[in-house]
Amino acid sequence: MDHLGELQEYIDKLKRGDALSNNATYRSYLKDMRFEIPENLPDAKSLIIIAVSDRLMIVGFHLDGRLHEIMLPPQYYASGLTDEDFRKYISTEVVKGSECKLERTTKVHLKLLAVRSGLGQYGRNNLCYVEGMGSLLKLTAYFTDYQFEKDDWTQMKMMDGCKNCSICMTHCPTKCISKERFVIDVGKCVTLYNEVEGEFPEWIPHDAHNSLVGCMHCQLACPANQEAVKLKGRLGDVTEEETKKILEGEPDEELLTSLTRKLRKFVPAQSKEHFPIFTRNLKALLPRH
Ligand code: B12
Ligand code: SF4
Ligand code: SF4
Repeated sequence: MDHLGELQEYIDKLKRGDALSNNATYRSYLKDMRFEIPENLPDAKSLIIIAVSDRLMIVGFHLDGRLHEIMLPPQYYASGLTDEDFRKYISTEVVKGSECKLERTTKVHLKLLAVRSGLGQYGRNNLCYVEGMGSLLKLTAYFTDYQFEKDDWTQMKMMDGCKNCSICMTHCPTKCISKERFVIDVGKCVTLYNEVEGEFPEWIPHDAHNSLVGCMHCQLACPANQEAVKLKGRLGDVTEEETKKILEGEPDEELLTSLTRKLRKFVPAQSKEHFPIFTRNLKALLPRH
């Protein structure tokens, strides 16, 4: 908790300067995020940050007698880990059986926390890299009233491997990453547009789209990810009939149930409300549509 003020000051400084894009969706994501002690755990003493390695998945879509293999990046399908699993892990592995209160939070900047606490390092693509996982991971944090004896607080670090490398810059289809400023130009990031509803801006080149949602370009090409990328897995194939129904954009309950199971709770496949995201993104990825 001693470092919370320092972290928030750093974010406030970035917000006051011109490093952060003014894109409204991006700003809405950041609006309620603050490094502060939560109201329901006023006696919090520490923040525990956990990285869980997460696999890149491939989904096969059958259409017109052909199989189209499309990436579903880590993060967008259910990993199967529950809040209860994390609590058990913390209890046995982190606080080793001591009684403590835990309050999960998504309202802090998790990469900054992971890097400053010594868990990971920043890549030039602004993602957090953890040894043995690359950047294919999910970060989860809990406030706790447990007092650790010491912390491993470190300076902000960029990976050594980034110093003479600019592969992610070259592979980013919309040129978000530059050597002049470390914070990426989020207003140009494909993910910002394909995670939410709406038409894609015209300046996004058609061939920039590469994943069912999100974008993998700056991570796939990164030398620090070559081992993590090899672990890729496969989710259930989507039949010709299902693919056509997705493209038509009018899902029935049977389709939603089948896709939710095959794509492990991929949010745009779970409800009529979010389905337009699925239809739009798949249309951008299949050659004929
Ligand atoms: C908003 C958000 C987005 C936005 C904006 C992304 C962004 N870079 O800010 C959008 C929708 C575009 C997005 C995209 C993605 N996201 Co996102 N996103 C978030 C969210 C909610 C907040 C991120 C944030 O705080 N941004 C604010 C900026 C200012 O912080 P920052 O990126 O850490 O930037 C720091 C550095 O630039 C550093 N800095 C500044 N100057 C310098 C100079 C030097 C030398 C150094 C070393 C550092 C440094 O200071 C900044 C502040 O900490 C987090 C979840 C959370 N609660 O934290 C997930 C999160 C960051 N996303 C995540 C993921 C996986 C992604 C995608 C890979 C998904 C995908 N496959 O498409 C892409 C990656 C895009 C990219 N290259 O960053 C993961 C990151 C996992 C990881 N390995 O790091 C997170 C942590 C979610 C999670 N629970 O795990 N995301
Ligand atoms: S591609 Fe190169 S510069 Fe980019 S994050 Fe990976 S190692 Fe760093
Ligand atoms: S996620 Fe895609 S668009 Fe965003 S910075 Fe990486 S390569 Fe560029």
